[in-house]
Amino acid sequence: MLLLGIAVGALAIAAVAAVQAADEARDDAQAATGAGSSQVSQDHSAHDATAGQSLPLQSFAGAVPANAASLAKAHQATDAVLPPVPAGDLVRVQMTLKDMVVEIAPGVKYNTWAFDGHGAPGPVVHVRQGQTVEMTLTNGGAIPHSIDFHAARIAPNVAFKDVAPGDSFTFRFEATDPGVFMYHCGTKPVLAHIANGMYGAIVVDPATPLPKADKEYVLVASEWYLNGDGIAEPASLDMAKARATMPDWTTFNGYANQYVTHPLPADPGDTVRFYVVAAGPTLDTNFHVVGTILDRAWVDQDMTRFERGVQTVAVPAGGGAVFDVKIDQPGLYPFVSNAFAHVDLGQVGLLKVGDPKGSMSH
Ligand SMILES: [Cu+2]
Repeated sequence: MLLLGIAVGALAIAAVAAVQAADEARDDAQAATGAGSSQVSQDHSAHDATAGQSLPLQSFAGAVPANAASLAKAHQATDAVLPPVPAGDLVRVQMTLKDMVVEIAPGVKYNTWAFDGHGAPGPVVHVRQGQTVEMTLTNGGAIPHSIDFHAARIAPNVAFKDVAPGDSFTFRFEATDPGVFMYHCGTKPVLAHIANGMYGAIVVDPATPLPKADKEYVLVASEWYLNGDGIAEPASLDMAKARATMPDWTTFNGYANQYVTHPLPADPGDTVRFYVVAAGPTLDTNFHVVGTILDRAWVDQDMTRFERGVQTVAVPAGGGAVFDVKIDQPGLYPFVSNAFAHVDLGQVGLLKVGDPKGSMSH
């Protein structure tokens, strides 16, 4: 027993020495490269500025100002309602990319590369199978960007090419495949561009319509990696934390817990349809609605068939799926990524069925 104690003690000393050595190595590396900041460089050629950084990384999870509750109430929640399909064979879509400060949790500000008039995510594009999308991207940002539609069958080097600051670029694709798809900036390093807010959803209705739904909501799941708490001044991307998949906040539609404070409404007996995209950049979303069962699940956005009576469906990063629930009993029904670390970081909302009494403990 005594020998064991000595052995454990020796191991502990070795571990401390290893951590100290790692710290010293990091300090040396930072001194050599000047890479004291973990913020990703705006310069494309220098995106490896965080190389040599070692663990531990600092978390700002849950850090909000004292008046967070009133800020959450005052926050205008992102409209989750699916917009209508425009008429005609050709649907013109215009997006302008813009560097802007966006609130991502109550009192937490972040320097995004996002979408003018929307922030992050970008606008929901809704078309019908067979329509042609004419996409015009205007780059109002400071560095090159691009746009990659997962719904398109098109040569990426042609359509998803980099657009220089100040330029516009237009390309067309036919929406041949129904489903709910991600779109995102595909400029390198893609991890940084998605982590900074350059993503959104496109819904392509099947030519043969899905069963009727009474309410249709679009949820884009994503996570944020912060180099500061974002309270006194906006945070920027911590590329080392993005590489390590150590998010500070996870969200639906860009803002932590926004549909807890501002629930999505439904009437008892409604069929409620969720179009869910996991934008990542890295995390999947394990979609589940507490207090019910997913009546229909179009998994991996395959619109030709649905599964019935499913509890939880994994939506992979870069993927999408469609879910129907029909709830008769009034109440507050949380929708979550059932990977609960992500609920803790803000990827949770409420479906408010009818006018329920009481509150929700989740
Ligand atoms: Cu970009």
